[in-house]
Amino acid sequence: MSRLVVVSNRVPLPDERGTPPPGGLAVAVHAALRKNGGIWMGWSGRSTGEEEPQGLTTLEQDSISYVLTDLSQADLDEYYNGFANRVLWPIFHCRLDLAEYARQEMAGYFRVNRLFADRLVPLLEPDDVIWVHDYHLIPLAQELRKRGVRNRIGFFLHIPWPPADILTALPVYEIIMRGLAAHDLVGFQTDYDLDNFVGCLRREGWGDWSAPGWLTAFDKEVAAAAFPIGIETDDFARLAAKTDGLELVTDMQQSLNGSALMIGVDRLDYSKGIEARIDAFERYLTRNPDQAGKVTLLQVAPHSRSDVPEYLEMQGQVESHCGRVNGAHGTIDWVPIRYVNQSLTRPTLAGLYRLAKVGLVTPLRDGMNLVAKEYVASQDPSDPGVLVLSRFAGAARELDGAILINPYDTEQTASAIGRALSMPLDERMMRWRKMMDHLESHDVIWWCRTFLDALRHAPVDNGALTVDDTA
Ligand code: ADQ
Repeated sequence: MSRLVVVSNRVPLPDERGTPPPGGLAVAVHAALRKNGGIWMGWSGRSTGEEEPQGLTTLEQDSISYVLTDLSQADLDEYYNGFANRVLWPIFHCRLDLAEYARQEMAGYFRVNRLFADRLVPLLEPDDVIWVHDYHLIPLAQELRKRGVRNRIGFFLHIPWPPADILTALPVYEIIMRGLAAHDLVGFQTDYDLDNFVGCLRREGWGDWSAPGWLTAFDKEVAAAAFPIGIETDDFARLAAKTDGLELVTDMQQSLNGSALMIGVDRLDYSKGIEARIDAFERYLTRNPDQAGKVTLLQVAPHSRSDVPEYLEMQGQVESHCGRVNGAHGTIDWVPIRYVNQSLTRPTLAGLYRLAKVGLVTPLRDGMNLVAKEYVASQDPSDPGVLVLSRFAGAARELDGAILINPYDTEQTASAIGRALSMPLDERMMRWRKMMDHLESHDVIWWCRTFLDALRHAPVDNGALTVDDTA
């Protein structure tokens, strides 16, 4: 069987004993790499400052080579903090108002993709199957093709693909579309993302379906499908079932004084809709004054991308929303919202999910949202909590036992909170069972295997590739 070569912005390195870091994606991809041996390449996490990044660092473990490249500060500012996180991330999450387009940053993005291609080519063997991850590396396959690489290349997008009306606002729209079409297989989180991608091709006359699962785009063939990412379902269920002795969970339970817990867990990111969630909880409290002291929201939100100004700004906004609600509704012995920026271990997260009667997952837009799935997997089968889920999370396409809400509709979310808190046990069990059955059969190992099977069977048409050199 051919080797697997994975390329992603960051590489989750294993510890000395070869155990991958926690996180479904890292565990599943490590398992796939171990099977036939392979390479995982990406940025080392280090900056060389003003200096040009030199060679690669390679770590060998368990038939896997971890190949890491440093980046200069200019690379990081332009490729990572700049074009990837201030242009592609907001546009792909339909936030044109937050996109800060700068030509120099775009140039840096393509430069780093060329650097990755230059460094990867000498490591490749003819039968290797290459799997590229996410929006940081959309042009990589095209750069590899320009360097004569004819291996199978697949791409998986972890974030949403926006509709054509939004994406056309991106000045390098066509180059990004061509970059995606340079792969043999393109995977999205949901059928909505796939439809949006095909809509972009059709709108410009660049391509369309030629057979089920098979597109003609820019005069070449490319396979495309939805591969909804899963979690380590059994692991979460197991961790959540034995949280005895976990201090944080026990302390939390005791400190609730009998009030019902609702939980939100998100990277502090504007796409996650944290402010809208807090507003909806406030509306619920205003409408239901008798519930004062009877329900508490725990919002866990570790800081993320604090080098990007839009993120710093929203961190301040979330704090002020929490302060406002706690000031207006809190009492001496009850704080409605507990807001923490800590990173938690997986056993603690699983324990807190299980303790919570309601999981509030209300992003304004999200590729999938693993927290929604983790919350479901962590529930007590004999007394499960209720998931309140944004219809704009990819997870809403699968988790049909959740109460679906529109996060822009504060009234509706407030009503959903009330409904979730008072839902009878038989309805909770019925809704949870449906979702858990799905998560058990569609876990992250299933996702990884399904994508790689599709990639290994995707007919290769890289000879017909039209290379656009405008980047
Ligand atoms: P993210 O935007 O990072 O991922 P998400 O899918 O919710 O979002 O995953 C977050 C992960 O971080 C979860 O596994 C969660 O448990 C963990 N986490 C969050 N807060 C934590 C904390 N305080 N301590 C410890 N762990 C914490 C991107 C896309 C998503 C897509 C994933 C996977 O934006 O839409 O679901 O990739 O494809």
